[in-house]
Amino acid sequence: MEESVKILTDESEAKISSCATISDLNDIRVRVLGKNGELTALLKSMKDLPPEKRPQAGKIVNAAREKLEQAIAARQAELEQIELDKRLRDEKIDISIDMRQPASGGLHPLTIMRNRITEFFSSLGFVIADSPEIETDYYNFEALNIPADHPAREMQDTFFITENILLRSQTSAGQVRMMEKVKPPIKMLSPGRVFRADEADATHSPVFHQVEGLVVDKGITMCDLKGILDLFAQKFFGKNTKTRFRPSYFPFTEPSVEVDASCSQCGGKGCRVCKGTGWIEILGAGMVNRNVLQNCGINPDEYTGFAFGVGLDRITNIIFGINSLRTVFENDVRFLKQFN
Ligand code: 2NM
Repeated sequence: MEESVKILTDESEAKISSCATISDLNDIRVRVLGKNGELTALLKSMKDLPPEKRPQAGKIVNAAREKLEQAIAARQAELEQIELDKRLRDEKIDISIDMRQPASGGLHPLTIMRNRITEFFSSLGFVIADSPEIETDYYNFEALNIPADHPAREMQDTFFITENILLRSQTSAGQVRMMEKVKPPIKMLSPGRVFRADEADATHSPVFHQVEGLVVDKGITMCDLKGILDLFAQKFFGKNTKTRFRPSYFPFTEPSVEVDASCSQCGGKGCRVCKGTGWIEILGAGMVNRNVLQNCGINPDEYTGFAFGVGLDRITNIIFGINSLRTVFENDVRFLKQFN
């Protein structure tokens, strides 16, 4: 009896320690320790022993059972650990795996310039104002002292929607709206898209961008205009930049001027950028025409004002060294990336 238990124990221990899966281990448990198992059979066979030997045999069988149960439990823990390790290995997700980088966008050079200009004028106390792109004939022309038969209307081929409604040809339409509503002092900047019925080519587009400034108060003179525009030119074309006023004509200003900045490329000596003149035309400006103030309900004997209009596309191209409008409207991401 004792011998049989020992053989069974040794054999079972060997099987337990060499078995490779938990289900194999369960088979061993059932085969050895189960109700019809081999050790259970040995226990049952005790009834064939003489009664005085039974307690001793019982102890041996129970000791063997305990030993095997412990061996099974220990192996079970080992196998569970092995299976867990394997699952952790197999089911691991490599979150560091290479991803395709999403293409990052960048601000359009026109947007960069508009932001810089609005920031600059904000810092001088100008209010940045938006206004409708679709306007009436009145706000776009009439109120700005451009009557129906005025030659200025032919100078710009306007995008008419109906006889009275049009795509604005200048952002000053919005400044008229402001002057109608707000009592001076007014200090405003109107950036925005403007339109003309034009065929697109390297230098023309039916949509372009303007930034117009307006200051109305008591005692505003052309010196105020010159002072602001000098600061503007120095900010965007370099701190040694000078400005030059040339007499011009706009219906909405009197007197009117074209404003040049000294060429920052050659310092005024003359080069390719300034076409040998030493000067670059940057904007148009003037003192707001009395008729315009009057049209907006502002007394021109009490108030005066200056206004200016910058073509954003042109100065963006000058500052970024872009030489065709095409590139600006094609929105090729490779083109846009250069400026960020
Ligand atoms: C320019 C040139 C000169 C201008 C005038 C006005 C308003 F509304 F006050 F009359 N706003 N902008 C103006 C003056 C625009 O663009 C070349």
